[in-house]
Amino acid sequence: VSGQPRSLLERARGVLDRAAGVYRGTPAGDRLRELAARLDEPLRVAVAGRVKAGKSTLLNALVGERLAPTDAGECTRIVTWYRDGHTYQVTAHPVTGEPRQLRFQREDGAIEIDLAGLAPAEVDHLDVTWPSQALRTATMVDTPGIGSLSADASRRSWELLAAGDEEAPADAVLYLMRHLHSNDLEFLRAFHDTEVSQPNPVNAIGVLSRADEIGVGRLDSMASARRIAARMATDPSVRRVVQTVVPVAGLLAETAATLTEAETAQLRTIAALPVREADALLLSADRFGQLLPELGLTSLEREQLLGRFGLFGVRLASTLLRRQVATTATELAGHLTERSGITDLREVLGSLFFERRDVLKSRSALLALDALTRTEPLPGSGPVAAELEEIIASAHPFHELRVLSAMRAGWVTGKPEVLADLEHLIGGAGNATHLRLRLAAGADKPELAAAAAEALARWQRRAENPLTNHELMVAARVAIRSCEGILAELGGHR
Ligand SMILES: Nc1nc2c(ncn2[C@@H]2O[C@H](COP(=O)(O)OP(=O)(O)OP(=O)(O)O)[C@@H](O)[C@H]2O)c(=O)[nH]1
Ligand SMILES: [Mg+2]
Repeated sequence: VSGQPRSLLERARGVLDRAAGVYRGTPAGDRLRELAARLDEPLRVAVAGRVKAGKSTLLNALVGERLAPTDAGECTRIVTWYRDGHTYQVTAHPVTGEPRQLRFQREDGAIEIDLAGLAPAEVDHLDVTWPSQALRTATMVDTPGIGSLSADASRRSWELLAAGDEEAPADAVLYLMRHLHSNDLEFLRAFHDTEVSQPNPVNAIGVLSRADEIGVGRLDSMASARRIAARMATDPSVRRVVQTVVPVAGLLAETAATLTEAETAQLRTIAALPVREADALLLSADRFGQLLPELGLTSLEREQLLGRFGLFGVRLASTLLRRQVATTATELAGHLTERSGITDLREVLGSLFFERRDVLKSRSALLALDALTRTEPLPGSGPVAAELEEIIASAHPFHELRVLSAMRAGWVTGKPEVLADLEHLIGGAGNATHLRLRLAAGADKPELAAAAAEALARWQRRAENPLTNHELMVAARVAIRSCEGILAELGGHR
């Protein structure tokens, strides 16, 4: 009756409501209420990857605080949720028994949690509530490394990422890879396989992590990392599992976000050295630890600088200070942030995850509901299942995601430029209209509308062409709907 078509989120809410009615009074009823509540919460982004890939460091960089423990410590072996809230609070959810609050303290900004006698294997996950603007955009989930020494920790990560029939706890995943390790690919495939029995890159972004180490700390390390990441991102086996690959030096980004005046002063000491002496000093970590005792930095300070910046970071920061590209701590932090690649990652996260958070959240909720109606059917769950199926089959954003996965799997074939056009139009490079139409960020309405109308005509021609193969034909119809949607949103500026 109403003129406005209901949004995907509203439809998801509606069917969850009806399901909650059917399952009222059963354990599934509670889960359904949680699923419905999740639709109003921030997107859940999990950080995954192998042991010591730099997951916790990157999470901290994205949040802008040193929350997650890095390096040693038992807590690195426990799945930990970081979410925005009014108070600072840590709750342990044991495998058996009631959740309990834990004591914690901050050591150099990092949270140190007292497990109160619980062994990591006894803890299903930790829940950290922390007032934070960044966490308002996304709840972040830190995971123990896949392939970690503790089989238990590894299994926890698996369960989280590859949730079988249970609700999928994360809506999107950042997958960190240090090198293209064959195990990485196996892991990714298995993760996606269990999900919808198709490889599905729609909710995963690859990060080439610890990117500064790629060029063994040389000042052009990030440029090498960018080239490698670009090559990885075009590799069909990588495209099958992640949308793109972004190189990031997480440590540099984390340190830049939390840089102190004292550290900047120490770096100035190095910057004041003649170039040649500084170069010789920074040739290796060993040399940096020992040479030039007259420099005025204790060995502990040197060790701490290395731990915070890495050799590349110390080189880069001291060079920026020497050349007076940056003079204050704030300026230095800005440059290091930019060079770390975290700004690019934020942009990619924005366009691929946050701008389509409603779709990703609805997708998680509907997949979970689908699993429930299949595994625990009740009298009365039939109509819910039917409605669910109708939503999944008719929602245009899901069509886009499906075509995107099919393209990434190599099932849609055509000329490269045609496929690139298609991939952009359906939101493969980001959800924003200008990205879909491959225009600059500043493009105005008439410009956008003209490009959308052209794209519409182009894809209508393709859809009508009898020589277009079946898969491309199906994709073309989706692209046409996407163009129509853009034009409708622009309000008929033709
Ligand atoms: N040079 C450099 N070192 C990094 C970077 N990111 C992390 N590290 C270092 O690598 C080590 C492991 O980092 P974490 O962030 O704890 O890695 P993780 O993947 O969370 O490790 P686990 O949870 O134990 O699997 C630490 O010593 C970090 O300082 C980076 O971008 N560059
Ligand atoms: Mg970790």
